[in-house]
Amino acid sequence: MSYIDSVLNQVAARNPNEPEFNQAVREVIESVAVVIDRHPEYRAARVLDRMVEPERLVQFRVPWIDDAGEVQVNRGFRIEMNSAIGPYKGGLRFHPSVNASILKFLAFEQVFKNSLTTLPLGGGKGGSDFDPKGKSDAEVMRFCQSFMTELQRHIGPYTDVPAGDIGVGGREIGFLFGQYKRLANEFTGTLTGKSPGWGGSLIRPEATGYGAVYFAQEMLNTRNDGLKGKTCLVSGSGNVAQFTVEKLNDLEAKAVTLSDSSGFVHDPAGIDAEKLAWVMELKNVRRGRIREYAEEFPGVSYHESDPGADHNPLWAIPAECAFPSATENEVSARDAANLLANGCFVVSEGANMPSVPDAVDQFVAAGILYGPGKAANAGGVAVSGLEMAQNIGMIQWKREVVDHRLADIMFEVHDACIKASERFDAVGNYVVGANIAGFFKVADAMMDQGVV
Ligand code: NDP
Ligand code: 2IT
Repeated sequence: MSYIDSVLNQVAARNPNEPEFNQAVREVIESVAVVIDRHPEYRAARVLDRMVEPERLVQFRVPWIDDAGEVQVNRGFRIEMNSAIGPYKGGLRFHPSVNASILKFLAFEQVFKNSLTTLPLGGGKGGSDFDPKGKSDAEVMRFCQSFMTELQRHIGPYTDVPAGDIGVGGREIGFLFGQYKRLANEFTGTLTGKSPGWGGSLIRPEATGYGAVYFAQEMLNTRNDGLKGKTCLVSGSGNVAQFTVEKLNDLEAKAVTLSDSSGFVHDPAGIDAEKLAWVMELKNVRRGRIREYAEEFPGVSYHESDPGADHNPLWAIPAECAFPSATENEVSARDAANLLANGCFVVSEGANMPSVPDAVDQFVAAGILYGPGKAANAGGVAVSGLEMAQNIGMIQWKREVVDHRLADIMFEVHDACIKASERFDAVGNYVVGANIAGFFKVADAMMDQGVV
């Protein structure tokens, strides 16, 4: 049996019933097999065997009291995956589907993504199966306070710095930070995604969506093409999707879809700035459903999602570009075939691992411009890193400064992918490029630091 297969078998045996974690590990390990062949020293030091094992996995009870006075109990987690190149860094997800498999896959992806950002950030992820949907602000606050009462033992500005992810936005970060500050008795940058009025970086809310569009632009540049005039499919309607649409509008592309877990809207006229402002109010203030968009604007169709289906008709709409920005495994094999059949040749993933492995294989085989999440959505955590730098320096940079640094980092991420793909005979394959480029920095740091 090959060394790579033995590592994969070991991961499968040690992490049964964790399909997402096994999926994420398999993709990276298959990409770096060629590196291990050329560098037996990594194998001798069991670098891969160590990378697939979280440095620490914390799981805890989160009890809280709802508005009716009933006791509720949720599960909290923090996965501290790898600290070879910096403090653990990664978001918190609050969603009923959250479990160890999902958070371990996200933490594993985060290690390589953070390495690609050029910043000194290790990888982690956390969250809870708490569902913020339908909860009052007071309930969300009590939950966040209980969650942080335990989490604060494990985090710190130079130890582990959480941020947002699905279900964790500005409101949740505010409540989490308030409780952290109270318990730790210190005002530090232990969380990112804070409000700019009290330590947050400008452009952090925008960063993931903007970055995914900058990455698409970099990929198109390699073919002397650009986003202007291109029709774009965007899924999700949360943080990443909203700012993807905003940047697409800035660059004169046309975004025609948005979705949530209930369904999607198709607006052939394009989601312009005015409609996007309405979506932001709907989603971030009223916390409504995307279906309402079709009721508000003429010429828009709404399509209810069918959880049992093997495809989502959103991805069958003719378009040149796709920005999956909702969640993992949302682009099925059939969706990928539909995208390709209808002329899509740019896929830039705002979400983490949104394409199933078969879909990824189809994109790569077709030779389209396919930017995997760990490269394309690295802008969010990159600006989190810039927020940490600003907090440590007790300074706040201007919007333009942060946006410029974000664009520069996305250029560097893209360049690193291209160079690694060339070095390992996979020219233009951003999957191989991102995995290998991300791997080297972490692997070399682990070699330098001994067996820890
Ligand atoms: P939000 O909570 O702001 O928005 C999530 C959106 O995706 C909502 O529209 C939500 O719909 C939809 N969604 C969530 N789960 C599902 C599901 N199981 N099926 C269908 N739709 C779903 O999260 P973000 O925008 O922050 O995150 C979106 C993606 O981007 C995630 O994969 C996240 O890991 C990734 N990401 C986020 C970063 C960030 O900075 N926030 C950075 C890098 C990646 P509904 O309201 O119905 O649940
Ligand atoms: O998946 C991700 O990169 C994030 N959710 C952002 C992490 C961060 O620390 O900003």
